[in-house]
Amino acid sequence: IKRVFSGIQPTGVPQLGNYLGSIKNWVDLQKDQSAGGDNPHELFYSVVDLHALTIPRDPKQLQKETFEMAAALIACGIDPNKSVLFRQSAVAAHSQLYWALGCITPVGWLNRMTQWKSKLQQQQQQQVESAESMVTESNFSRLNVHSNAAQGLLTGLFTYPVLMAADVLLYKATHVPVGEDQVQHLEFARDLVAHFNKQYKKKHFVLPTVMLTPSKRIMSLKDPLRKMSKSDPNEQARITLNDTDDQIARKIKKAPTDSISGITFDPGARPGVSNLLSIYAALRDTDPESAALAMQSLSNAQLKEAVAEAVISSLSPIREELRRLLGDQEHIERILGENEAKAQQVASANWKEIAKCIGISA
Ligand code: AQP
Repeated sequence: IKRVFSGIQPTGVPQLGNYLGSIKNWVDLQKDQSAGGDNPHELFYSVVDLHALTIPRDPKQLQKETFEMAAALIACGIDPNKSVLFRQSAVAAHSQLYWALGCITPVGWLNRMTQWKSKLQQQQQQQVESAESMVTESNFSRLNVHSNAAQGLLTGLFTYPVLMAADVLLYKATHVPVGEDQVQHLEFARDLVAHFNKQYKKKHFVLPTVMLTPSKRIMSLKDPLRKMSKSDPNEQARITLNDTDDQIARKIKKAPTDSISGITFDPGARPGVSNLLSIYAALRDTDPESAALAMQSLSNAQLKEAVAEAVISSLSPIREELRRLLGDQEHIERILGENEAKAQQVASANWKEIAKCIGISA
């Protein structure tokens, strides 16, 4: 049996990149499951609100966005009868296992995480910029800036991969569908499994395998060199699941392209056009190269029309379903309650074994 675990942070309305890079793939895994067969997948999908705490949030807003993310996943096709859909914070064992794993994690391993390094660098850069604009003393040292930067970053962000490892290991997940950006964190989880087994002389955990999502990276509609993100301050840079048809068409129409004639897929030389082709291909279940060939004689404007049509026809039923679901909050709460009980059962059985293995009470 393939047991799948994946999560999404409730940091705003899901954007097209989340949908194509992640959610659509989760839904597709349900199709394999309904095909019957001897090997149905067990699917665990979580709205990872504990991870969202790594960036300070308004409590009411976090609660609202967690609920809306669950509704959005159902609107996209996550079927709570085929997948266990739950809020991470509803299962206490995530935090318990996080602590246990944190206690055997060498700091050096976390220091190597590129996501952490890039956040550190970002913060350092901001500190350098603000310090340089203020500096008057001649003995200003970059070392101070470095330590200020490190202080400004929160422990939760540094230990994020430990919580992610706990999420996956708690369900003994064999497969974890993630985007490219998360591959290093999964490698870290695998290293942690070996480390745990060695430390406690027990083969307790299952080694999780990465399932790379086919549509690796959808880029921003304002800057095709950056990935599309829920939290991008520029709303024009992303298409969200609650955008109207008009908003979708307008955002795509304004996306930067280039002045080369004809349509070709070349992310290096033509990032804007290539991003549009990636979006189109992911929605039409083809690959960007074939899509480019089929549309080679179109103008950029015609390509944009075709992309807008593909996005609108896929997202508008989801938007309507989301609107309907948000009008029936009790229904969503009931689904989450039932699914959380299922997640709890699996997680606490595993946590009991782990607690015993490490010598603490469960
Ligand atoms: N642009 C993208 N293209 C392809 N896949 C993407 N994912 C996110 N953006 C793109 C995939 O979505 C899954 C869930 O992501 P997440 O919400 O847990 O975190 P994230 O990657 O940080 O997503 P965002 O939208 O950029 O959120 P914020 O702005 O809050 O940081 C992951 O599998 C991810 O690969």
